[in-house]
Amino acid sequence: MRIAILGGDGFVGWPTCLHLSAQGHEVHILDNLSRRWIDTELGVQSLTPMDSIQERSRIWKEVTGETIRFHLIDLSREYERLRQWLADHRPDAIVHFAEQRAAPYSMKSDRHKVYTVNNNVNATHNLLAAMVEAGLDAHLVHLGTMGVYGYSSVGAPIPEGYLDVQIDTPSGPRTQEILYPTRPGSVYHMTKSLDQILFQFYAQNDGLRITDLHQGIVWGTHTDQTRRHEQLINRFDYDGDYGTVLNRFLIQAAIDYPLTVHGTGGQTRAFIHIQDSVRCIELALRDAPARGDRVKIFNQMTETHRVRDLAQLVAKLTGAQVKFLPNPRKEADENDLIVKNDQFLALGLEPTTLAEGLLSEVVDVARKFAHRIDRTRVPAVSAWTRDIARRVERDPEGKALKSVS
Ligand code: USQ
Repeated sequence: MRIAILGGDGFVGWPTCLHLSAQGHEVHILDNLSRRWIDTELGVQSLTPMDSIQERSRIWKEVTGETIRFHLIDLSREYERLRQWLADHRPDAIVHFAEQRAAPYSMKSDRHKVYTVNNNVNATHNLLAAMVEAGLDAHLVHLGTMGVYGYSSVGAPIPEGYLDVQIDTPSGPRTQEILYPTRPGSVYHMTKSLDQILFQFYAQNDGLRITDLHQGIVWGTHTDQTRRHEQLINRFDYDGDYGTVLNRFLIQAAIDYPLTVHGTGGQTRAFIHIQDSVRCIELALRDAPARGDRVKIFNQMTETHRVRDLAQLVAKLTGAQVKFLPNPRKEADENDLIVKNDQFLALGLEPTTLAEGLLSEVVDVARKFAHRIDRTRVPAVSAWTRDIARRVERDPEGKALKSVS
């Protein structure tokens, strides 16, 4: 297939490009390189040294003989160029990663909120409008998030996107299928909730074939392809805005930095290893909905864990200390989470779970590049509200918090 990978320079985008190219697909990356600009804005860098996208692609060609093409396009701002590109290249499938993906970055200031909404919502809508205008019947696979469901401990397993509800009507109760109600916990997660409505409309109105992947927190750094050459290495974020929880704990352990648990660490979240993430995208691409079908939604996760349990697991493995800090986010202190992921299992996904070997591999990568870490950028400082910001400022060390173990 000819596949356009929007946002193919990012953390999940790059290994996905390699994975699909290795399977013989013709891969085109469309990217505005905004993730690299945000590094510059924040004054942080990927823990792993990353080459330019052109250089990475050159190495891939050297290693495999396969070509990955790069097109510098800003989806959110260059609608005409995007439409023309789609009309000229007519991809069979489109994988859409091209959104600002960090919740803390989206909550940093009003400017960051506005940027995240403008970028993410416009990118998605421009894409949908351009697909219709170009008369393209490509299968669109979008990387969404488990965070659209929220973390409210309803008690019932979270279904894959849709919920049957009973509505009282004058002629008696009727059952209707609705999108699972969204309860985003950040401006970033809110944009992915808005994406769902855009998809619903374009599938219903124009017959676009769309799959939305509600992905959990990705951990790990290497995939089979990024291991093939040191210059194919994936980006790896450790800072308080872009680093995600388990990878941050593993990096912190590698540099003897006490593990930064927010609040009681009672937050339960869904997780997936990066290797499974790219495999799920391959599986979703093979299982396209038909024209006129509703949006197909998968829960792209393999296990759930409580944050403090992960900290304890990493501490046991590495001897790291665990520190309970005031939570910069507005989120439930404790929640349960049960998630259905039957569709990917039925398609043949064999989950990679939190095995010691893979956890150690991440610590080893972090140790190798530890000299590139600025320890002052490890704490998460983006607060969700002004009140929380004042509280965190008063007690940055979390002295008021009782240690919970
Ligand atoms: N947390 C800590 N300590 C840390 C970092 C995070 O306790 O040092 C806690 C947070 O307070 C939160 C949980 O860990 O309760 C998860 O935080 P995270 O930064 O790992 O994940 P999140 O902000 O939810 O976002 C990440 C990705 C996002 C993706 C999402 C999937 O950045 O792109 O959509 O995971 S999910 O969480 O399932 O919505």
